[in-house]
Amino acid sequence: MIPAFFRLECHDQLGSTNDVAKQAAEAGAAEGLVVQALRQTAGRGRLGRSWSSPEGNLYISVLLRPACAAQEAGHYSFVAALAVYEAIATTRGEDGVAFKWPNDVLIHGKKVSGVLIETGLRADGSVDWLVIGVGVNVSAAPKDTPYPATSLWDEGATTRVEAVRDAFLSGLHHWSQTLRRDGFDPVRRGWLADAQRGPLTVRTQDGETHGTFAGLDEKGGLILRLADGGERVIYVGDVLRG
Ligand code: BT5
Repeated sequence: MIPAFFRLECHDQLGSTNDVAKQAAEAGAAEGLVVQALRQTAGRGRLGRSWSSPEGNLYISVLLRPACAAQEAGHYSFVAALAVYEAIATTRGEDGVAFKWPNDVLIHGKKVSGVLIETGLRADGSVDWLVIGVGVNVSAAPKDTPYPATSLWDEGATTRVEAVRDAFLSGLHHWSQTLRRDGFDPVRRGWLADAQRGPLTVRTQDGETHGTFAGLDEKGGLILRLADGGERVIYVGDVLRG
């Protein structure tokens, strides 16, 4: 069952569910709109990358209008990752499931899900709308990605897209309410409990940084312990290797 807060709009095919949700947001749609497509022809990842979107997987975008500042919007990527984790735990079981900073979900070290958050801001810098775009590989994963990918079916589940979607929306409702009510701390703790740890190589604008996972700061930045004993906090980047 989908929580009553959401209104689901399901399309056979779209360019990108995020684009349709963003257009609705700009046109004044109320929060709770959910746009799903059975396949996408122009699925997007972060930083202009593309998202492989054949039929058989979950592609969904959720419109929220939280009363928060632009800097807090990134908290929702952790909320979304927690909701994906719960959807996988419910439909497949949680064996081997982990979070990869900032917002990927892995099974046995391979990417099964990604999150793309986009926002529209008011003149005063507060958030007008926030779209949470989520892809979960249910039955198919691309073979040619730099970071290995997997699907729920590859990982032993026989679950259907609708079951993953409904469990995801329940989890999203729960964790976004938690964030609004209690702030980022419980979300951060939930994410940290299952985060990919150990040595990490992270690519940022200034090149590659090697370090050991040392936590998540209050803004959602990745804290890395460096070989010289210092720490670096990274806000935008990609973990290349665990
Ligand atoms: C993400 O970006 O992981 C965010 C993906 C968000 C997709 C959803 S689907 C519904 C909504 N509508 C959209 O148009 N987008 C959202 P990023 O961290 O930049 O990862 C992208 C990279 O992952 C690509 O460059 C590929 O290397 C790899 N990749 C592409 N498709 C993949 C897939 N299906 N599974 C695993 N990895 C994939």
